[in-house]
Amino acid sequence: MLLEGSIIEKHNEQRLRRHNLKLASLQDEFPETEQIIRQIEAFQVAIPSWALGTGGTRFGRFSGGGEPRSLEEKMEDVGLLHQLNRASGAISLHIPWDVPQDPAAIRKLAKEYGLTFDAVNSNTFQDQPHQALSYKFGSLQHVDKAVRKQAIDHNIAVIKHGVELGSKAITVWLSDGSCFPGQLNFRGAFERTLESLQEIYQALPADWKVFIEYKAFEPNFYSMTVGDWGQSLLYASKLGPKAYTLVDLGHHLPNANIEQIVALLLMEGKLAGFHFNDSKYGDDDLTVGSINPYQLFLIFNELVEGMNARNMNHAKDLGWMIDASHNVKDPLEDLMQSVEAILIAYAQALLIDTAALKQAQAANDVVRCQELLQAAYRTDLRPLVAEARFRKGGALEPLELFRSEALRNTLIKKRGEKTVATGL
Ligand code: AOS
Ligand code: ZN
Ligand code: ZN
Ligand code: ZN
Repeated sequence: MLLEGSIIEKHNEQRLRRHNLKLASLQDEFPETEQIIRQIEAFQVAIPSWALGTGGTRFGRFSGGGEPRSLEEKMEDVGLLHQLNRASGAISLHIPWDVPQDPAAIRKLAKEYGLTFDAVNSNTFQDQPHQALSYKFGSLQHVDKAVRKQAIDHNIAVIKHGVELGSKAITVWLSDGSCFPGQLNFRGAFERTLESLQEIYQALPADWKVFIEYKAFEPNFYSMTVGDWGQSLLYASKLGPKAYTLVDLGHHLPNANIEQIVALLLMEGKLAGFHFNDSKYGDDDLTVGSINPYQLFLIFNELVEGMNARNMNHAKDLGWMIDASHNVKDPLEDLMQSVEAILIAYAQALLIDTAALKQAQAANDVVRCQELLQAAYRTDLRPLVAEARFRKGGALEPLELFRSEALRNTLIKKRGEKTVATGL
């Protein structure tokens, strides 16, 4: 562990009086605070291994120093995050960027950091060195059966790596599609992709799931073979009960009503979970809640309402993952902000007076509906999130502690100034 527990204790002692005052005022106002704190305590958000290094754009990459150079160091980073916020107890790996050389040792390390392995991600959107066939014209959709087979085999290998670590799901994101009209027969591409996915599906262990991630555009700019939630749901429905649709918040056309998509996927029992991030234009992969925190809140409103209606366990029954990475922030600070934004939105959604909302909806009292939602959204619930963290031994203010203890410098000293994380 990079951080001694006593440092967190000291940090908390200095802030406890002020924190308790704010907490008491919320407790005084809302009888449900205790319940909300407990639900936040149970909630964990998986950290993607590729977000621990500074992301690049196609124009450049500005490394921040002390980036993790190996899977072990990525886990060390997530271990540190989790120690600070107690809500990042899972890591999502990407193969081939994170191939575990010694799975038993990796599992042991994860145990030391208190981490579990979330969904594993396959990669058929890049050609790897020494790869026999190219994915230039797609992978699971490819017109050449040999390319499809290579991509299928890769996905099956990824499942095997996941099994060794205790993951329970594979996320398949395909860059497959076309850049120009006429390049692809849509029906043919769909059918070939479905057949390929069926083979991957067959290789899933009994207790595994496959998450089909969709994306509106990029890197293909005319058509994507899994381009929206309808197409993903079509694949997932045809595949069977272990297949689900994964919603990455940045993968929609502008102004899409994501919360409605979420509500319907949940209703159909086909929502896999999320890649959380935020965006203004496209797949911007910005910090969660940095652009449109209200949308995030509205999504959580649908999640809480829909999961309760289906008697689902908020913490366990969906995949909660972050998929953000960019150029200008310290990746660990950025991830702390993202996790915090998710927990705040969740807490606010839990605060909504659902009984009153139902009544107002039934009475077509549109004004009251809006008032009820916004009353929750406009309540500052940060003390509840901090309290949940505190009760689990985390820091009242993780970001502040990260800075006051100069933890990035510790990482730079340990790993070097010019390290580059494996990944994008
Ligand atoms: C790509 O746009 C997707 O969001 C995927 O989830 C992708 O696998 C991930 O960003 C890692 O490359
Ligand atoms: Zn994603
Ligand atoms: Zn994306
Ligand atoms: Zn993204």
